[in-house]
Amino acid sequence: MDNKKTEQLKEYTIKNESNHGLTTNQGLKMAEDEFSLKAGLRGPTLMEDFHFREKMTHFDHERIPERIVHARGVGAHGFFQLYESLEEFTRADFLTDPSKITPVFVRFSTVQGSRGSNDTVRDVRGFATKFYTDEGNYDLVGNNIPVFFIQDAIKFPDFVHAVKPEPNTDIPQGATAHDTFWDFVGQNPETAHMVMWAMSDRAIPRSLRMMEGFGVHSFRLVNAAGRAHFVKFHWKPVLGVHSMVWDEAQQIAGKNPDFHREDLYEAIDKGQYPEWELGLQLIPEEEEHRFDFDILDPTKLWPEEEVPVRRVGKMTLNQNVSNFFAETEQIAFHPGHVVPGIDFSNDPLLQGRLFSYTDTQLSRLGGPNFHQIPINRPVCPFHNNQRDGMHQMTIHEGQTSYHKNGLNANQPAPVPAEQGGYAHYQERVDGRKIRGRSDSFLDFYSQAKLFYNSLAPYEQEHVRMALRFELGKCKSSMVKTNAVALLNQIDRSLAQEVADHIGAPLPAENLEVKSDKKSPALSMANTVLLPDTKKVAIVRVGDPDVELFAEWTTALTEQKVNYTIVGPKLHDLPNPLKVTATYETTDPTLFDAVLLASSEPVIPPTALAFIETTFKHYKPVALALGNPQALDAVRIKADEAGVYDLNNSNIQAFINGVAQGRFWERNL
Ligand code: HDE
Repeated sequence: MDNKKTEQLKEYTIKNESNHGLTTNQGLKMAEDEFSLKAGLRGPTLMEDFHFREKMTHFDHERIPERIVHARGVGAHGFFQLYESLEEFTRADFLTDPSKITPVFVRFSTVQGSRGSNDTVRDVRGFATKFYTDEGNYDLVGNNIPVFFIQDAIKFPDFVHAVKPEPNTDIPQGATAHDTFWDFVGQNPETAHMVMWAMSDRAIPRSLRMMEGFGVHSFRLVNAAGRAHFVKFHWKPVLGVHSMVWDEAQQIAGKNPDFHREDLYEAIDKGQYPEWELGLQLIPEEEEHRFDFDILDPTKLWPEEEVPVRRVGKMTLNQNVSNFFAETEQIAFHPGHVVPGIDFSNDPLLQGRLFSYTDTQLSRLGGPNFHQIPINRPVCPFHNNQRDGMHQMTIHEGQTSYHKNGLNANQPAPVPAEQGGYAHYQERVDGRKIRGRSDSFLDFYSQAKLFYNSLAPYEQEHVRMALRFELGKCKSSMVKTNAVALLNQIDRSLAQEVADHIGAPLPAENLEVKSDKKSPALSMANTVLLPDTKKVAIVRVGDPDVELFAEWTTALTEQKVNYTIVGPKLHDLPNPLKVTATYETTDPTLFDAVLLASSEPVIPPTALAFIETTFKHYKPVALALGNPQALDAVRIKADEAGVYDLNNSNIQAFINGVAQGRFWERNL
């Protein structure tokens, strides 16, 4: 269970032991911790109360600035293991030795909202992985969407100002459905492709465990002989890629704002460890210009049908954090944390990120020694001549702290590349100093169209609905008009429907990209369908048959489906009938499917609402009813897709439905 990193963290961990007396931070045992020192029991508190001052001062400074973006996150420990050596492409030790178990820490995040915002907002999700390799930390700081809104890092502050809550009102929280975001989109058409992704179901994931991850930029892999390939990194979830529907996401935001973080925590806690395969798309250095897009442009993906994803290893998250602040909040990622064999490309967005991440930690973590914070420490030794600074935790002995030195035999000395030292890829660069954009970055719409074309009809409908919602929330008609003009460059009928619903004019001229090219890999309709780790609510009305319950729950458990028995009151009956959640403490939106078991002639409205909501969100519903007429009050019919009558069919059909997840053919 433990790995090199979690072992290392133990050195810094204080167990919650009960036999310690309470002391001040100076180690002084204190006889009293409830009352401040006063002049008389009813008198004023005294300045000399050092215990009060120390305790209060520490408390006053408990918070650090939240991240400017990706403020709300959740993290977990795990490990990565390679399937087969990639020495043909890279000399990175953790990518060439399949016997190696590399510890990782992953932090998932939303982008727009503050630390206290809702988990299920429509937003991009951050997917940042720190590999604690034997050659130093390697950070793959990615998102769950493979492209980005802008092409040049100098626009990032503008983009973030536009997407964040508006500065005059600090509204809205965790949402892109407002004027400044859409104004930015309209004025900066390079956003078109990513906007289509952000309006798709990708931006409302069912679970963090069911999202893809993408490194976004083109990086380089370099092998021992110095040969390079451009590479794009992917994380492919073993459970497949699944999303919510928008109505459900909005309801969950109220019913359980911590839905995603709790889902991750519980899965790991139960031993249902989330897993992703690492995928690589590789393009040899010589083929840089072979494509109809520029591979340096971060608003472009490499269609998987053109450049296949090679699955090279697996990451498993198997340990929750023991202290959120110490681990998840203090972890500091940086795309510039690389190891030998991994190098950068000239993507101008990546180049800017290489500056920003260390810089931001200086104010967030309070100084230049944040690499010494336990969660950030490499598992290999680190030595150099950097000294002092705020929060220095190391006592460096000796007279010399400079290179080159003679007094300490020139230690610590640089390590030649042949012995594992990092040597930059020797790319030839030739050009004029210029502020500008390459012409090869100017096709903003082809891949936006490719993405939309590739979606299943129900996914396309969700994009249209999302745009109607988001732009319908905008107040400025100029903003709405520009946004529709942008959509008119992607898909005329999409622009038409949105224009019609938001009261904006449709441009006279149809400017849509003429292409019916598709990339099936972009549609979530083609993903893996498994029942594993899905959540079923068994709604219990009256006193149903104990044996049947046992049969159902055994079958669910055997197929790794989790279940909760819901009823009007919490029970203390022996399993399997024990009610552990009530209509007040839980909600149908929090489950992937519902099984309603009723022995009663009439089903109470609270239980009916459970199946109605589940049905409305296209999820499977199983019915085991003493009185089938009891359903007359609701619109659910036993012959609808994804509705299972357990009086006539067995539980397996329902479990297959749970694996399928949604029944889009329902006419709602
Ligand atoms: Fe980030 N980004 N970013 N970003 N980003 C940050 O660093 C930045 C970009 C991403 O869980 C900040 O430590 C610039 C793309 C993730 O701790 C900051 C640009 C991608 C996280 C920063 C980008 C990302 C961050 C804020 C444009 C996907 C959360 C706090 C050039 C490939 C990491 C921090 C975590 C966080 C800057 C664009 C992913 C300010 C300047 C593209 C997952 O440094």
